[in-house]
Amino acid sequence: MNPIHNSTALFARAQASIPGGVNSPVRAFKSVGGTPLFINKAKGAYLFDEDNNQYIDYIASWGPMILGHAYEPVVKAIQAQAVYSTSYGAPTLLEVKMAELIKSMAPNVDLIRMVSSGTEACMSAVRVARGYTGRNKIIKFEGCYHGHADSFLVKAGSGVATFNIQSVPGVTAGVANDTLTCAYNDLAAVQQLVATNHDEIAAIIVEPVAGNMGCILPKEGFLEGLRQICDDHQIVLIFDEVMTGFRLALGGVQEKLGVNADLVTYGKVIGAGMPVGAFGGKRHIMEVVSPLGNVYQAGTLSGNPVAMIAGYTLLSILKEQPNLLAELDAKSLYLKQGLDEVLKASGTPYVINHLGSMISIHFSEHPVTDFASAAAANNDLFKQFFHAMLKRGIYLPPSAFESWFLNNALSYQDLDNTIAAAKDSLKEIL
Ligand code: KE4
Repeated sequence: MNPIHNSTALFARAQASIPGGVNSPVRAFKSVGGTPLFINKAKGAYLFDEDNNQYIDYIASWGPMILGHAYEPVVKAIQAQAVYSTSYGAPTLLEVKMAELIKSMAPNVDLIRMVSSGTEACMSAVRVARGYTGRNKIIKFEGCYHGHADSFLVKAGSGVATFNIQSVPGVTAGVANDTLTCAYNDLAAVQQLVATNHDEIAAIIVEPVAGNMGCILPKEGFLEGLRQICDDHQIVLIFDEVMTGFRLALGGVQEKLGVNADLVTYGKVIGAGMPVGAFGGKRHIMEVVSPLGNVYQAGTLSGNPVAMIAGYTLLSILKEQPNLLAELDAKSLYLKQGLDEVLKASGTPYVINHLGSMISIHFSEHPVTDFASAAAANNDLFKQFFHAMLKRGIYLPPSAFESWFLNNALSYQDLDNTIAAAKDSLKEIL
């Protein structure tokens, strides 16, 4: 590894113009310490920083790069589209084709609206649920992250958990009071909230497989229980599949675990690295969305042609070649098994949470099934592990409260190198 002089200088320079030197807090390495790496290019499974260091990438831009960076068909499609202008602010054939493609892959999506981020998708879905039901409150789960809209910054995961921000200044009490929270996987707590706030709850929004407190799987019956509660009390069930959509299966968790949502949100993979989010669901609910209905939602760059062609190209390839997700799952299982072996041999307490191509390591003696158990893990040891892996050329998410994102450009040699680096890292830090 070369010394990171250029990243260090750039980080100092960036802080003169950008809050904290980054355009998104989780990039700042604040929870793991050290200097964030400034990346100047990426190809396949590899990132290259400004000091010519190469890394095996387990962030994949936090999910979008599911087939690897600079995936040729996507790059070519963007280049070809850009010459026809980057945005028109008018409807296009591409948006229709994108909506039809997603409807052909995802269950329960009759109508879908494009936006420019996962936050916008989740924020809009909650507004639709409130407009449809005429109710104000929502239930979200501690440690789940649905973007940075005010309603969601209550006991949120990802960067909010990473920085242990108990209440976010700027989120008014009025907004926060309409957001009820309880522990992930705690169905009894949900039933209690519903009983106490009878007829006031518009929606339950959940990451059906959580990725913002590390990877946390729904316990047997948890999602089915939420479905039943929503049916019994006419509450809109929103699956936030920004992370899981088109990654855990073509039809996301709805397909993989066989539980139906009323509304579903997407992001990340559907933009192939361009700014795209989407919310969609059952026609009788989505019909309240303007200009069909009166729930106003809009966006200058929503569905812009360059973002559409990028996402459309990637999703089309995933649909035409379902073996790609199967290959990615097999690689993820191989990595999990290899990490399991070296962690077991190290003697330190740990759990690995894993489903499909989502994985996280928690240095914990107990199962990690919710935010409290994720927070109770030895996250100082995670920090040491993170840096030990980084200096061996393995770029992990810089927080114990994030899932790793694998991409299908990873070779088995990359995976073996990662497992070997983990073995050496554990030897170094324990
Ligand atoms: P964006 O607004 O960042 O596109 O999406 C928000 C969002 C919504 N729902 C889920 C399940 C998400 O994971 C996210 C965003 N994920 C984080 C990483 N855990 C984005 C990284 C960042 O904040 O820079």
